[in-house]
Amino acid sequence: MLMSKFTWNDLIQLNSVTTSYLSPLSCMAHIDVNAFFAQVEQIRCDYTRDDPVVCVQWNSIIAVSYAARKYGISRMDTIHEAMKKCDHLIPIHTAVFKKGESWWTYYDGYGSWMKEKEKQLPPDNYKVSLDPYRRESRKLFKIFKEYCYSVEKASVDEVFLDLGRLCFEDLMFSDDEVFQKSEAMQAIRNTFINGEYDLQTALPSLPDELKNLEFTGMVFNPANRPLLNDWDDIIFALASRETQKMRDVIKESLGYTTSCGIARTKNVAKLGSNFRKPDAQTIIKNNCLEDFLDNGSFEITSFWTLGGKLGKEICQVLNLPPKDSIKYIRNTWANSPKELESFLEKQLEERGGQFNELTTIDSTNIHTLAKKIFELSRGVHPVQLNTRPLVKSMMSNKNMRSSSCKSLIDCIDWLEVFSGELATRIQELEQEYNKVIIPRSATVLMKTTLGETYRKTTQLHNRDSKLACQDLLNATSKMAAELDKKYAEPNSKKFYPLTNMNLVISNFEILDLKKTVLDMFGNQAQVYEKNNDERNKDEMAEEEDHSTVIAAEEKTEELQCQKCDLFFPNTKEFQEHLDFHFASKLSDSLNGIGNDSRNLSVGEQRLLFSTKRPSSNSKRILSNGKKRKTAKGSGNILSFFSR
Ligand code: DCP
Ligand code: CA
Repeated sequence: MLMSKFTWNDLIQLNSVTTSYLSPLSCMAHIDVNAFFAQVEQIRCDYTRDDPVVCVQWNSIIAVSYAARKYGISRMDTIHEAMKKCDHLIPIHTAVFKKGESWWTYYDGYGSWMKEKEKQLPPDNYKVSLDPYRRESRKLFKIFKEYCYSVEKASVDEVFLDLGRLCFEDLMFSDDEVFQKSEAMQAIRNTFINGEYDLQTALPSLPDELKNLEFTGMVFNPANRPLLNDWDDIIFALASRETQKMRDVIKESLGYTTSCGIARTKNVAKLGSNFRKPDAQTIIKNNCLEDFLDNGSFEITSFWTLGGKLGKEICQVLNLPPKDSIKYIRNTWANSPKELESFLEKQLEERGGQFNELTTIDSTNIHTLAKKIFELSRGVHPVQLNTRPLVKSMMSNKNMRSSSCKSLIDCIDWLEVFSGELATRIQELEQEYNKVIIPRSATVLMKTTLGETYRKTTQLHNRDSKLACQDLLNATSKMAAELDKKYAEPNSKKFYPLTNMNLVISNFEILDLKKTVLDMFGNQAQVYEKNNDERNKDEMAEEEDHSTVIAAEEKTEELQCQKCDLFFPNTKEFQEHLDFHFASKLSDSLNGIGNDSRNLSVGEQRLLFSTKRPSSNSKRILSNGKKRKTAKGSGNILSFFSR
C-alpha cells in the first residue's frame, strides 16, 4: 500500500498552536492590505476603487491607490508631480492635530496642492495624526483573531496567521462534500477520533476522491506539478479557503482589498502576499517552493530580516553571485547545514577568527546562521508567530519648521498635541488588549536651533488608573519650563526656534482586566487583578479572556466550594458561585473544553491545551457541533493527547 510522506505525528502537531510551525505540514499565511492609507481615505470619503486616490502628508505621497498606480504614480512622487501625471487625481491629506489642540481632525479639501493659501495646511501649525489608520488596523486585527487561533500583527496593515490548527480541524471535522463522500477519508477520521493510530506511522496516501478538492486563489505552479498529491496539498487547499473567507469578511465589512500568501513558512508566505496585488492570494505549495524562489523575482536578500546589512554581509562572506543567489546556495551546500557551517568557519579562520568588517554577523553563533540560510534557500525555515507584541514605549514627535516653536508657550502648545495623541493611543491599546495600561515615565526632548538635544524625564503619578491628557500635559509642561529656564533663558538665540520636539511615555504598568466565561455573573464577572508577573511588566502580553478569579470571602464552614477552596458569607453568593461553575461547564460542553476550564485538573489542562481558542471558533465548532462533540465526548482524544 502506498503511503504518505507525512506521519500521524506531523499531522497531529498541526493542532498545537505552539509547535505547529515545526511540523513539515505547517501552513502559514501573510495578509497585507493593499495601498492601506489610500484605501482608508477612499472609503472614508466615499470614493470607489476606480478613483485615483492618493494619501498625502504635506507634499509627500504616503500611499497610492491601485487606480492611481495605473498613471505611473508612486510614493517617490511629490503631490505636484503626481498631479501632472493624472489630471483628475484625488489627493486626500491625513488627519492632523492643530498646534495647541489635543484632538485630531480631517480638513478635507485642504492641502499643499490647493491654490488658496488659507487651505494649504502649513506644517508649522499642524502635526499629522495616524490614528485613523491605527483604528482601522485594530478592526482588521479583530477580524483575524475571530477567525484564526494564532495571529501575529506584523505591522499596521499586515498579519501572519498560523493556519495549522484551523486546517487540522477542517480536515477532521468539516462537512465539505469532498470529505463526506470519501469512505477512505471517513476511515481516517475514525482512526483519529478513536485514537487508533501510531504517531510514528506514515499517514495513508491521499484518497483519490480528495483530489477533487479545490484551491481558492492562484496556485503558483508554472512547472505544472501535481496539484493534490499528498496531505500537505490538502492542508494548503483548506488554508486557501480559510484565508479567502477572512479576506471576504474584511472586504465586505470594512471595504478593504488585501493580498495573501500561503506557504509552509512565514518567510515564503510574506513573499507570496507581495507576489500578486491587489486583491489576490498566491499559494506556494511545498512541491513548488523551489520553482517559486527561483522565479527570478527573489534573491537571498529578499527575505525579511536579510534586506539590510546582514543580508549584504552574508552575500559577501558566502561569495554569492548577484543573481540566482538562492539557487546558488542550494546547489553549493546541497546536503546539510553542516557544510555551510564549515564554510563559514573556514571564512572566519581566514579572517583571523573574526568577521572584523562584517559587524552584523554574529561570529559566536555561526551554527544558527548556517542552519537559517540553508533552510531559507529551501523555503523551509520555521519561524514561530510572535503573538505577544511588545509595547515598551510610545512617542509623539514633531519636526519643527521655521519658527513654529520659538518660545516656552509654543512648546506647551505642542505638548498639548503630544499629550492628546498619547493619551488616546493608550486608551485604544487598552481596548485592543483588554488591559489597563499606566505609563509611569514621561520624557520630553527638545532639539535646539544649534542642533543640541536636551531631555528631561519624570515619573508620572496619575490621579486614577487612567492616563489623562491633562495630567500628562501638566507633568510635561513643568519639565519644558525647567528646560527652558535652564537652557533658554541664558541665551534664547542659541535655543529657539527648536528643530524637533517629542514626548515619550514608557515604563508601562499593565493591569489585567479579567472577564468571566459568560458575562452574566455580576460581581463575579469582572475583577481587576494586578499583574506583577515579570513577563508582563513591560510588555503587552496578549491573552484570552480567562475565567474569573473569585475574590476571597469571609470564611464560613458551610458555604464552601471544594473546587475553588473558597468560602461564602451567604447562600446568595454561594449560589451565584455554583451557577458560575454550572455556566462554565455548560460553556465547555458547548464550545469544547478551554485551557481556562475549571472543570479540568491542572495536569489535564497542561496536557490538553497550551494556548488559546478564539471565540468565533467556538461558534465555528458549534456549527459543526455534531462531529466535534463526538470527538470531545469519546474520551479518546484525551488518550491520544497523552501519548
Ligand atoms: N507608509 C508610510 N510611509 C512609507 C511606507 C508606508 O506612511 N514610507 C504607510 C502608508 C501605507 C502603509 O504604511 O499605506 C502600509 O505600507 P505598505 O508598505 O504595506 O504599502 P501600501 O499598503 O500603501 O501598499 P501595498 O499595496 O504595496 O502594500
Ligand atoms: Ca500594504
